[in-house]
Amino acid sequence: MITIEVVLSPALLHLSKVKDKNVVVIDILRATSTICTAIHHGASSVKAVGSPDKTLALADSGYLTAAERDGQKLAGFDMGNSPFECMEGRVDGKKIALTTTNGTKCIEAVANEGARNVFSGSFLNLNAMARYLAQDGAPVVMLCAGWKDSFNLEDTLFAGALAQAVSNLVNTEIDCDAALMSIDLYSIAKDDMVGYLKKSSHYKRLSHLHHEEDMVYCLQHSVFETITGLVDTEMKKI
Ligand code: 3SL
Repeated sequence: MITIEVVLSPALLHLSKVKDKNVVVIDILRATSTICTAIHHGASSVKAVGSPDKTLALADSGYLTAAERDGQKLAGFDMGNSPFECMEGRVDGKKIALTTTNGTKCIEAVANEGARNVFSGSFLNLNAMARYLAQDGAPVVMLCAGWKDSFNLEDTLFAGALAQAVSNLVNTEIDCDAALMSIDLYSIAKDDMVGYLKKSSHYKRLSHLHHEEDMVYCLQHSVFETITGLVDTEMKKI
């Protein structure tokens, strides 16, 4: 029996325990989808970094530098936070240092808390992630990055989708209202996630910045199998 808990915002993380659990960090639009994409496309690692300054400093150690704040690429960095910047051989064999508004902060927040594993969540590899969690059997905590400590719809939708997929494979115990709500939300939106999310704050924010193509890409279900998780201090292929 696997227990599944959903944390709807990093501001609520102090109420949960992650020690010895499988933690899935979720920033669907776009950080954790971009990290999964980079690793799938051959990046050797992605390091989540707290600040632009610390990220830039890693260029001297051979990292590609990537930075986003409020949806926009920061000047002076090799990349922003678009999954399309990680394709067509651009990151193959490279290590990347990435800082983003919410997603990388969440990875940092759980990296040293004794979790059994810390995974990067994405719709892109959802079925593979569900199989991994089901076979492993450890309790699962899904941490939604949200937006600046507020709840958001897209991360919650993914939490529901993954909780449902794990529940379809093994017996689960879901004694967490946030997880139950996430599953219900996903059942409402699953047939047209792009259409459902058009009313959401971050969809509108990224639309204004002309990132529609990124969002459509990030909302694709199970298009690759590569699983990405922390190995020591960096996200790598598991
Ligand atoms: O907040 C984050 O970590 C980013 O994913 C936000 S954005 O999609 O790049 O705007």
